Amino acid sequence: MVPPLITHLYTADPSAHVFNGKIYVYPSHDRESDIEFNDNGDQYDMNDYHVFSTPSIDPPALVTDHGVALRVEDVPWASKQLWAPDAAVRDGVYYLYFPARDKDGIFRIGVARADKPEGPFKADPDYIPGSYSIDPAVLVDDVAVGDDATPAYLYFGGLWGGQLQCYQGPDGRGDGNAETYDASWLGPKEPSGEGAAAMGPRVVRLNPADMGTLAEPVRTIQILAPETGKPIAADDHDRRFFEAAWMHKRNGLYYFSYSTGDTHYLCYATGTSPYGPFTYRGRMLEPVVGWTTHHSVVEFEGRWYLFHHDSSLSGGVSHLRSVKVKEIFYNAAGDIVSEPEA
Ligand code: FUB
Repeated sequence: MVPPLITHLYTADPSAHVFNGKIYVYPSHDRESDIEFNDNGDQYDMNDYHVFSTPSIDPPALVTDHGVALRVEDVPWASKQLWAPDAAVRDGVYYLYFPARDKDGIFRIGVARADKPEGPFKADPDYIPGSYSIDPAVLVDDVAVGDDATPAYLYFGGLWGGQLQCYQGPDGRGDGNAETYDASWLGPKEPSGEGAAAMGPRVVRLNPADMGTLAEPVRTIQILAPETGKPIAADDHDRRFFEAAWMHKRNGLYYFSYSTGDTHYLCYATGTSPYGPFTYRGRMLEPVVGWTTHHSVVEFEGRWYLFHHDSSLSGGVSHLRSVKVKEIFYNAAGDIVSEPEA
């Protein structure tokens, strides 16, 4: 079994980026809690973030813990549960995007800023207006939109504890915005039944002037079944989006990857636009020890790596996880494969 990358803390949900020639990892910082395990994820009661870096990944060496980068008590709008973060850089400013519950218990997405990739980060006074749910992931793209030369897209969403199912909108198709919040969907519920399409993750371009407001209405991403060309069915739990959005781009193709939650797969789908639609393409990781699975994909020195987590270091305790990394490969058709093509 691949050893954990970090062993002195429990870490999860690794978002990896190459900044200044080094790999920086932005994970959740898991901690012990006496909160009883439930399907709402209350036991995932994290209260700060650490940032890690390494100059070498093969093998991983000299992983530096840069210490606490942000604490929940320093986020004016947040009450608890600092879940899976991501980071981005633009014009020399480093941004940490993170979900937390607001003072009313509703998950929102916030941003914090720093002048170095390792922080410390200072949170904006309020969450991103119009944001909701969990698991932000940001792609800074190289295809201009108007005068925005490097548009930054925020992907987000997560079912059940992540509350995405509360934003189905008036027509029930999952294209709701923040104002359609329906608390009656809180808990382990999601659309189901004959003809029901799976809920989609969300995407929105960030305002280039501040990287902390939305430049447009939030859109729902469609993930299509290749055999029908139609959205994946709500009851197709082996392939439907649950949480843990990640976007990477290779050879001009957008790879949207995600966790299927209760079936514990990491899957990916591809498309030609950052907004989708994306066509389901396959799995990139089988179930790991523990309930959750979450990841990022990064290119470093011409090779591609999958950062992910499992609960092996804690002996299988689902909310005490550890970040791992493995190399991934692509075949000539662009499928992600675990061995290099001969
Ligand atoms: O770490 C808390 C939550 O668990 C994340 O936000 C989800 O993606 C899952 O990994």
